[in-house]
Amino acid sequence: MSPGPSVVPLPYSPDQVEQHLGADWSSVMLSAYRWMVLGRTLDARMQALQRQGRVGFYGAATGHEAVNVAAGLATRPEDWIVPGLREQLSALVRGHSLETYTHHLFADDRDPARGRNMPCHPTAREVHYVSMSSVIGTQIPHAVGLAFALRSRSDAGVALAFFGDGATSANDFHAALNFAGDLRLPVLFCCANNQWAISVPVSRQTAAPSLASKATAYGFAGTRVDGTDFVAVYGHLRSALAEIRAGHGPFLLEFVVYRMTPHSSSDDPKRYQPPTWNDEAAAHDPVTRLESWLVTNHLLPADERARVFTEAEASVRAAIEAAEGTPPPNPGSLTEDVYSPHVSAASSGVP
Ligand SMILES: Cc1ncc(C[n+]2csc(CCOP(=O)(O)OP(=O)(O)O)c2C)c(N)n1
Ligand SMILES: [Mg+2]
Repeated sequence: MSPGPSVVPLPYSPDQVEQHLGADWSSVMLSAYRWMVLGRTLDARMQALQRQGRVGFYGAATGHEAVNVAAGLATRPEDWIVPGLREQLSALVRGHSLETYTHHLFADDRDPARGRNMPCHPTAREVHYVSMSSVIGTQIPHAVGLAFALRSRSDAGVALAFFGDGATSANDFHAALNFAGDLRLPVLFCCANNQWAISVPVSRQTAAPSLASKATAYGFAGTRVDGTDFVAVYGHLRSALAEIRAGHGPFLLEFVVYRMTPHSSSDDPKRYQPPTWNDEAAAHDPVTRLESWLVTNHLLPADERARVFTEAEASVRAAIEAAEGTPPPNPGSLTEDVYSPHVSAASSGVP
């Protein structure tokens, strides 16, 4: 992952980074880099394990790391993440343990959902991370409902609704933005525009000039952001969250990223992506862009860089070993956590 000659540099001086990120900018940048490398390492390992039949399903977020890590770092514990398909790294940054997540990926007895949810659909209540929805767009009105509940109960916090470019064509997207705009709810819409909805390019998704521009129709603002530039993503998230916390209603951020893997393990992008796609994506790789900036600005000596990679590999390996050493859920647990404790076995019909 050393910076290739064609990587597009992050266009900031350290002073400019401080303006976007605040006084602790260098620790934020280094922490972001470590998390992004962990995400990248996890994606590579899990895709290989899926091919070996050791995990059933895995959805990579390679290319989305700047967005996912910035969302984890810029939010507060009282905020909620309502994910689309690829935001699992945000849950880890917010404090969900890598081990627990890996137990979930292996659907073993220490998976909090005890094997009942599809792999790579974690839920992490302790960090306010809602289970992801594979049904495109349905999570967007859920986030709006959550924001409505937060405000009704006078709870602090913002609901962040994540979704892809493809989801902006779903009815739920429009209904959700309409309610949020009308009710001025504390919700931040985060569109991870990776330019593809499986094989449909974003150019065929809409005639609108941008996905961010769609917010205008619902009475609030939207901004398009380079989602491979960690500094821009973090800065925009921070200011949008501050506006929402100040009671100014919803906001839409469109993060333009590059999907650097097939859509899923059942997809062959060579059949529809232009031959230039991979090079263009590599030039906008969020991990190499941040790494290159840190190296150029003398914040990441070679031995520290090596240590970040070694630690990421070691923690992923340890989590996989722990999961593979854990038995599958006891079949008898199938009906546990299903019925409320005051529904008796007799009335539930469960023998
Ligand atoms: C309601 C619904 N329609 C179709 C699908 C099949 N499907 C799964 S992922 C996907 C594309 C999603 O694209 P996008 O929203 O851009 O997210 P990305 O996968 O690029 O992150 C589609 C159409 C689905 N899961 N749900
Ligand atoms: Mg997409």
